[in-house]
Amino acid sequence: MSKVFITCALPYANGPCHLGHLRSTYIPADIYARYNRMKMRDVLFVCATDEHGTPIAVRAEEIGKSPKEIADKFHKMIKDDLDSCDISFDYFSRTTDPIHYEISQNFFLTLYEKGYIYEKIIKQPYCNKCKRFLPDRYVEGICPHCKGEGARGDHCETCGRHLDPIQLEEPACLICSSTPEIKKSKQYFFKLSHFEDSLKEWIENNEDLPPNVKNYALQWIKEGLKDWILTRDMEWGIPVPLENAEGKIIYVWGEAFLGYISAAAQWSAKENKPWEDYWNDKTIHFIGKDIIYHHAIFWPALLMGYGCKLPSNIVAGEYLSLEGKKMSTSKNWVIWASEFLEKFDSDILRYYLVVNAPLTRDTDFSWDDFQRRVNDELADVLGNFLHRTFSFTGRFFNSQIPEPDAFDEYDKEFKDRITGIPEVVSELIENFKFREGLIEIIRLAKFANKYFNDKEPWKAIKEKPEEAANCLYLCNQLAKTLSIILTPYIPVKAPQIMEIMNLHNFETSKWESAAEFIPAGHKINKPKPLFSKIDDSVIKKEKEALYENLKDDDEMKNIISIEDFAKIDLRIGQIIDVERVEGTNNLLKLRIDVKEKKLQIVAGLAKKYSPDEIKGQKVVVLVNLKPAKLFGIKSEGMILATSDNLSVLSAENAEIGEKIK
Ligand code: B3M
Ligand code: ZN
Repeated sequence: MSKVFITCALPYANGPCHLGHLRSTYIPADIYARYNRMKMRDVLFVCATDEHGTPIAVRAEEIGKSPKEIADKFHKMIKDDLDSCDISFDYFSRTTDPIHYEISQNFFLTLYEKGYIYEKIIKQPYCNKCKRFLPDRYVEGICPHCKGEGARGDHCETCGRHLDPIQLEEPACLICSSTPEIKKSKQYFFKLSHFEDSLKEWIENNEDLPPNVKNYALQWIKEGLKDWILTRDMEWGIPVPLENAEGKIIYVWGEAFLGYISAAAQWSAKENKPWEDYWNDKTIHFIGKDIIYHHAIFWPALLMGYGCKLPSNIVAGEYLSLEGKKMSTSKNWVIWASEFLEKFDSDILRYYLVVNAPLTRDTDFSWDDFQRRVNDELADVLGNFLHRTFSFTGRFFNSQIPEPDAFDEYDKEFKDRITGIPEVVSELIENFKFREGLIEIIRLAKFANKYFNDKEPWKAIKEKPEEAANCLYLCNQLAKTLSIILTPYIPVKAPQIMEIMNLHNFETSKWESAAEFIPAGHKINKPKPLFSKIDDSVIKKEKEALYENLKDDDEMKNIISIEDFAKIDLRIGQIIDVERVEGTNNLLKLRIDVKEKKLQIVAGLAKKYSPDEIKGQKVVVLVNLKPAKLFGIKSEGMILATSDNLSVLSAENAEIGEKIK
C-alpha cells in the first residue's frame, strides 16, 4: 500500500486560529488527507504548535507569565479550533515536547559535524533599555535596498527581500522605540549558499511543484542565497547543543520544521510503525504563501545537508481578506475559528472557504457572499436535490430504490456523468485543485436538478411510471456517489447522506466504490433536511458585530485640521508611460502628466495592474510629496490607491492638472 506523509505548517502558539489559517493551510491539507485515506493509501497526517520564537517570549513578558504558560494556553485553544473544523490529524504535537528537543538538537549537531554549520562573530542590534538583542521582527527601520519604510529586521514588505537586522537604516526597537546599539556576539550560521546549485536543480526539475512555489523560489535563488543565522541570544528556545554556546538557542526556524518529524516520531512510538516509511514514500507540506521561502529553500537545504530525502511537494495557500480589507488581529478585523464554529456548522465553512477561490489566489471572506453560496449552492442546489430525491423515493416507491427500465438518451447522459464524476474529482484533488473538484460536483448537482425538473416524476408516476422509476433510480445513484466524493470536503454532512441512504455497511469509505450503483430494491431511511438556509437577520447581526470593531480603530479617530488638509496638493494626472521595476514583483515606474510638469513616480501597483492596463488612466496624484528613492529610482509623488485592494482612484472625466479640494 502506498504511503503519504502530510503536514500542515505549525501554528505559532501565540493566538487562536482564524479563518485565514483554515483557508490557506488546514482545510486543504485535511481534504487531501481524507481523500488519500479513501483511496486506501496509508496516510500519516501530522502537525504541532510552534511554541518558541521571540513573539511568544515578548508576549509572556508583557503579561508577566512564562512563555510555556502562554504556549500551554494556545496549544489547547488551537487544538480545539482545529478539532472543531474536523481537521483529522493522526497526531498533533508541540515543539516543547522533549522528543522535539532531542530530535532538533541531534539534527543541529549532525549538520555541525558535517561542516554545514559554522561559528561567526557578528554585529547585532542590542536594546539597552530592554536589555536584549533585537532579533528579526523586533527592530524596525528603513530598507537598505529599496528605502521602503517600516522594514523589519528580517524582511522588507516593500521589496520582499530577506534582511539582516543590522542593515536597517534608522533602526528602532519595536518594544521601547529607542535606538539600539550594535553589539558583537558569536552566532552559528548554516551554509545555505553551499546548496544554491543543488536547490536550483531540485526546484527546476520538480514538475509537481505548483507555479506559485516554483516561481518565488527561483526568483530568490536568482538573487543569490546567503548563509542563514541559525542561533539567537535568548532564553526561550532549544539550547544549542555545543560547548561554549551558553545562553544561545536554536533559531525558531532552525527547529520548527523538525516538528513535522518529532510529531511523526511520537505517532510512531504510539502506533509501532516507522514514520520513515511514510516520509520516504511521498511527503507533502501544506503551508501559507508567506512561508514559501522557508519551505522551498531553507528546509530542503537543511535536509540536503543532513542527507535525507526531500519533500515531494509543497502546496502554498494564498491569503484571505475580510470584507475587502486585510485581516488584522491587532485591529480585531478578523473572524476567529472558535466564534464562527459556535454558530455555524464546520462543513459549511469548509465548503465556503474551498469554493470561494482557487487556493493559489488571494480571496475575500464576505458575510453576504457566504450567505449567498450557502443558500444558493448548498441549500438550493445540493440540499434540494438530495431532499427531493429521498422524499420522492419515500412517497412513491415505498422508500426503495426503484427498478430501472430502458434508459432514454437523457437518462444515459445522466448515468454517464454519475459514473464519470469520481474520476474527474479525483484527478483534480490529486493536483490540489480542491475548488475545481467541488465546482464539478455542484455543476453535476445542478444538472441533476434540471434533469429532475425535466423528467417531472410527479407527473410521470401516473402516466409513465417506468420514466419516474428511471429518474429516481438514477437520482439515488447520484446521491450515493455524492455521499462518497463529498466526504473529504464535508466530512460531517456526507456521512449523514449515507445514513439516510441506509448505507453504513456499504463500502462507503472507499473512493473506488463511488461509481458503483446500489441495487434496486435497497431500502432507504426517512429523509431529513441536510442544509438549511441562513436568514438575512443572522448575517446582519454578524456584520454589525464585525463592523463595530472598526469603530475602535484609532485610524478613524485621527482628526486633522483644515489647515493640515490644505497642505496636501492633490491633482489629476494622466499616466503617460509605465514600466515594471526590474527585480521587484510589485513596483511600477510611471510617468505622469499633471499639466504643469511631468512627474516620475514609483508605486507598488504591479500586483494589481499590468503596465498596459494602467497606461492612459487619469488618476489622483499627491504632487507635493518630498521626493524619495525607491529601489534606487527617484519618486516624486504618490498615486492615490486603496490600501489592500490597490485600486487606484481614477477620475476619467476630470481635466489633467485639475486640483482636488
Ligand atoms: N510557525 C507559522 C507561520 O509562519 C510558523 C510555521 C512553521 S512551519 C515549520 O505561518
Ligand atoms: Zn526593501
